[in-house]
Amino acid sequence: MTDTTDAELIEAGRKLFAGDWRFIWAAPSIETLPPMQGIEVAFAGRSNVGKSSLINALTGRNALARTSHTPGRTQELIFFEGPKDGGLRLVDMPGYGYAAAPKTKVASWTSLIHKFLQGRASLARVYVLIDARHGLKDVDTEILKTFDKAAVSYQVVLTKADQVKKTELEAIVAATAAALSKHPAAFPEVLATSSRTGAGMPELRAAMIRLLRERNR
Ligand SMILES: Nc1nc2c(ncn2[C@@H]2O[C@H](COP(=O)(O)OP(=O)(O)OP(=O)(O)O)[C@@H](O)[C@H]2O)c(=O)[nH]1
Ligand SMILES: [Mg+2]
Repeated sequence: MTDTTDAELIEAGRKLFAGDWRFIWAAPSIETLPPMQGIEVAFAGRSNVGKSSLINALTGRNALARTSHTPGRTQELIFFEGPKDGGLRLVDMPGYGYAAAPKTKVASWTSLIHKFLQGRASLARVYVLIDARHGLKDVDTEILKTFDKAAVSYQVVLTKADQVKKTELEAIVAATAAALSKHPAAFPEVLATSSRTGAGMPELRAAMIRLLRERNR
């Protein structure tokens, strides 16, 4: 891709996310999902990795999605919708791998996440968030494997990049990309982001514009 296309995608992304974003729906179960419309992208990842914070940073809103220091904040599938002509929805997902939650609750979240990811035609991509300080853990690799099996297209996004040194970040990006080469449904490029500094947000927004254009072609 040329620099001018990149710049154009970044500008289109900026515009789309500068528009009006709002909460539209919370689904505690697979039976209560909103009717499919437009294109959806979902944010998955371990509890406390920064899914809700990333949605706030993308949309430039402090409290669109609820965040917390305590893991397990998001317990439903939360849908946000952008400008009407944009045709994009963001889905905030409950975190996985939250050890302190009651077992029955973990089982019901896991089942909700899996059913949603496997049966949603409007879902164009899952962004799998990984903490830049820790990299891929076993629980992440397990989730990636289930996405591969279900042929759910996903891309890894590192979060909290502000917490690691530049050289460490480069190393973790390279190690993660190398691990992803074994996963058939993974998008090869790894994005590094920080909701705190805004790093990586223009690139992530541009990636969603590219996705919208591919899907609407
Ligand atoms: N330093 C730093 N902290 C972050 C960043 N993103 C999120 N956090 C912090 O990480 C904690 C968890 O953030 P959330 O956005 O609530 O995480 P989540 O993945 O939605 O968590 P659950 O809904 O519980 O699964 C909060 O204390 C955030 O302030 C970041 O880019 N940098
Ligand atoms: Mg959350």
